[in-house]
Amino acid sequence: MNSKQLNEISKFLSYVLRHEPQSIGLQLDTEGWAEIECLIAGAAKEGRVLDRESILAVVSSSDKKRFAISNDAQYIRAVQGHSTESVKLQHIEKEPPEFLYHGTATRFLASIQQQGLVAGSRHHVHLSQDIAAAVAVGQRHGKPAVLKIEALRMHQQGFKFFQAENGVWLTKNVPSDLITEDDQ
Ligand code: HQG
Repeated sequence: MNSKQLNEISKFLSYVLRHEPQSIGLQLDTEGWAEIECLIAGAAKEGRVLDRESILAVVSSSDKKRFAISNDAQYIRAVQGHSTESVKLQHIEKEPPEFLYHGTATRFLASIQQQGLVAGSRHHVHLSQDIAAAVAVGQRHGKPAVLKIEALRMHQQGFKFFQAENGVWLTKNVPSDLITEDDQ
């Protein structure tokens, strides 16, 4: 399979495992797990030919380790990024490092300055430990801007932080007074 095909399947998996499982009649449990056989059958009903081998190829080649396979190899889930209400993933709560970064687009800066960072349709605001990852995330939305978050201070003020299996840091929202624009 070439990288374009892998990428296309990865986008489909993100869509059904994070956002719209019902679009192919798929059930996720509260930890986000879906039965791989049901995923294949649901996709087939929508005319999409998927097999276990290509799903496993996408999981193992994912640059950001977006998906996980259960120990018994029967289930798959997205490790973060959900918006579907059916999933309430119990991420591991952790003390964050002193600073974390968030990539956004310059056109959102005024609003972020007003409201702080909000999760929007997802369950969490996504933060990264390194600036390069934040730049790449920001680029998806337009001209990138990187925000530096005083994560440890937030934590000391009682905000909870979680780390997903793939290293992405998550929190519910970030108040604007603990955000500065990083000039990279
Ligand atoms: C912005 C990718 C205006 C926020 C990445 C972002 C990530 C505000 C956008 C993951 C705002 C939401 C998530 C406010 C936040 N006013 N705009 N008050 N607060 N925003 O896609 O963080 O490749 O939901 O800055 O690596 O871009 O999919 O979140 O620009 O980890 O695996 O609202 O998606 O991972 O956009 O990306 P998104 P995100 P995957």
